[in-house]
Amino acid sequence: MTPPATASTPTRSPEAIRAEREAFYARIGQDNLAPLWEQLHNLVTKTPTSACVPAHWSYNQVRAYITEATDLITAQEAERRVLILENPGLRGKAAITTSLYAGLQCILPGEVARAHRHSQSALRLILEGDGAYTSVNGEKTIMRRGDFVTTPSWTFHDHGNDSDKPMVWLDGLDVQLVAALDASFAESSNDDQQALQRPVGDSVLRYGNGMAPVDWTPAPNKASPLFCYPYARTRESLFGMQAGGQPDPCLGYKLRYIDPLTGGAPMPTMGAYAQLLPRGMTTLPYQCSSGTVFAVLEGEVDVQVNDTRFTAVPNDVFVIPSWAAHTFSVRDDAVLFSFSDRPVQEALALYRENRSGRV
Ligand code: GTQ
Repeated sequence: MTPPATASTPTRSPEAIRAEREAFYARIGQDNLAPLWEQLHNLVTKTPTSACVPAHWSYNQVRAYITEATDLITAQEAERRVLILENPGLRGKAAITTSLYAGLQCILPGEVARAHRHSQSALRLILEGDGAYTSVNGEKTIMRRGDFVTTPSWTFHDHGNDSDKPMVWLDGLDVQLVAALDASFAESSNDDQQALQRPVGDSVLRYGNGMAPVDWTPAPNKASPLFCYPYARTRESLFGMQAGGQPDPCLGYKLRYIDPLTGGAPMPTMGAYAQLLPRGMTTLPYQCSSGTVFAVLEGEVDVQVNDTRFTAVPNDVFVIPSWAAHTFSVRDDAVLFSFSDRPVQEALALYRENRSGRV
């Protein structure tokens, strides 16, 4: 409380008080101190106030730039030939949301993206091409459009293309999350392509049929031993589910990819999802505290996010920031893939969502 003014403490003008405080802040600033009361309400906000904004990348448009990039640099030279999808509100940070990175990676027939490993977990959603591969931890996975493939933290991975067409996929990594924790480590392999220890498709056979090796226990890296989720199976579930009940009014028919051994997310830092929005559906407004990256696998949707509106068609990518209310209006049966940091927020008891249809 301000002490009452007396003859010895004359009333000071607001300007004088401000100047005195600023002088104090400047003085304590030299000793690496700052007044909380000047910024408390910016730090502890009533709801998320993300610098991340809604954004949409048309595949058609980006695909032309990808072709230019393939003329400019080889996958060998680039190590990973990727165009980063930079959120317009976070330019220069290689971020699509505050916590996540996304990019479009291209590998031409005959090219190799050499083996390395890093603390960052990566996921891929195959958008174009058929038959290129990713090898993870000594096992090769042949990739087709719509397949979801994981590269858990600290697993060696290299990519190659033995097919006769370019292959393009969406990369999602927890780069910003790992950077926020100052926990990034990386190393190259001595070999461009890692030695294979198991036949192609082994993990799907061992872990992808509702079974597991009898003595299996979860691995210390907390990642699913299944690292390829073929789209044919995802699609069968999504479309087949329609016979069993009505879609969720906000989410349609939405499934999450799981580690089949634990029921948790395929990797501890990123959740991945696939949803079918039936033709003609307009979803009710939905918001959640995990900024989410979407890619369209099938159909066409009009997306309304706060005051932003755009139409997304197959292979387009778009991002919905944390707590941004959004709706989808569906023209053709639409299948959306998405990923977010939801498992992190859930593990830390931070995740919130609002499915009431009211925002
Ligand atoms: O494929 O290993 O988009 O290490 C960014 C960093 C892809 C990869 C990216 C990476 C990779």
